[in-house]
Amino acid sequence: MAPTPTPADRFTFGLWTVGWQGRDPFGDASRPALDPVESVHELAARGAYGVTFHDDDLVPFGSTDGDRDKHISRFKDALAETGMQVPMMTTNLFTHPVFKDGGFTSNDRSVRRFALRKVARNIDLAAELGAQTYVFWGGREGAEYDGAKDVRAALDRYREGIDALAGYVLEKGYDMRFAIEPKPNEPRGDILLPTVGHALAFIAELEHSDMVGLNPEVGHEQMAGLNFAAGIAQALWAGKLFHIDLNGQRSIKFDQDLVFGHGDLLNAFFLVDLLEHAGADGGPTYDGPRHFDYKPSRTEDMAGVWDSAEACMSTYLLLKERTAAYRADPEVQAALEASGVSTLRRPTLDPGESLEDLLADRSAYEDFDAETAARHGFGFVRLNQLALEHLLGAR
Ligand code: 3MF
Ligand code: MG
Ligand code: MG
Repeated sequence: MAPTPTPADRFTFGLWTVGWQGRDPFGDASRPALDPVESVHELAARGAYGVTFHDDDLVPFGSTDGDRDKHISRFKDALAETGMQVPMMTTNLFTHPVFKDGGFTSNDRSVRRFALRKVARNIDLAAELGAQTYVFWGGREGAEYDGAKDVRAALDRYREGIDALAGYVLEKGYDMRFAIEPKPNEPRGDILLPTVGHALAFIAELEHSDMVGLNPEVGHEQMAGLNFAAGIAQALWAGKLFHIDLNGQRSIKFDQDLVFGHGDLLNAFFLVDLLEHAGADGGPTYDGPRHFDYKPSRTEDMAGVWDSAEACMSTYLLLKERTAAYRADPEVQAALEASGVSTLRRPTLDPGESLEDLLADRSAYEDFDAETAARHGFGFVRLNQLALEHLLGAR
């Protein structure tokens, strides 16, 4: 039996996820438009904690100020009626053709100025709705042709944009942090800040780098052939895991946005283990929302949309149960011990020991028997099989 989600689990969904109509490069919409107010009610009824959205998900691009106010006010009513929260908001700088060469990094300066204004306006709304994380996914910040974009200048403009907006948040006194979402490609041939690692390096160059972190997405790293759980571990290690986009992806191909766990399930198991238990050893933890950024497959009708939203949450909760059982299993603990996993926490040098001391330690080198040390196995396969057996419910 799949566990039942409650708001205490802090599951959130983008309005654009359940609201996706199934339009793709080869086919028209396969589902009707969904009213954001309905999404709030349907998700609340299923135990979600909140929703997130791009400005244009709630207020269609080009709306008059009067219409904008109406959309916001009925949405606020839905939040009040359901108790749903808005912990994260973001900007659409990719749908309208004006952004075809990017927002912050378009070669057209007037577009860059328009993009900054569009973000600043939505940051004001985010502050009003209590969103503490503001996400930047630069889907159109990139190019198809190497000669078409001066990447160094584009990174200057990207930094200029984030620095200016971070300054704006600080000046306004908003309780808000920024989270950059890396993605290697799609819709552009190549996107700037393609992976967690590139984004971390970029953040280090920012004026207000302390208030800027990451919003990594499962499928985005996997599209680049990278290990998502390992990327999340490095983001945590750097103190930069500000938010997360959970979904499923099967290998290096177009962005599938499958239900969480419907891709690399074993990696999802270790991801949930990390998100839920990273603090067990005193390491940095993630306590933000468990946010789903997936797309209900184009084959589904509206009942299938809500089934897929439930599937995301129950998969997470099942993995949470399975990882807890894995951790509590004495056989797993013994295997972890035998594999030396926990002894990696022990510093390589003794307290107070200098490199000079190490150079003087004959047992570390002159008398070290590399042949003997090379002989023992690490038992990682057995450890992985134990994880698999827990994942499959065989233990
Ligand atoms: C695209 C995405 C985006 C971002 C969103 C900000 C449309 O692959 O993942 O969703 O997540 O723009 O959160
Ligand atoms: Mg995505
Ligand atoms: Mg995303």
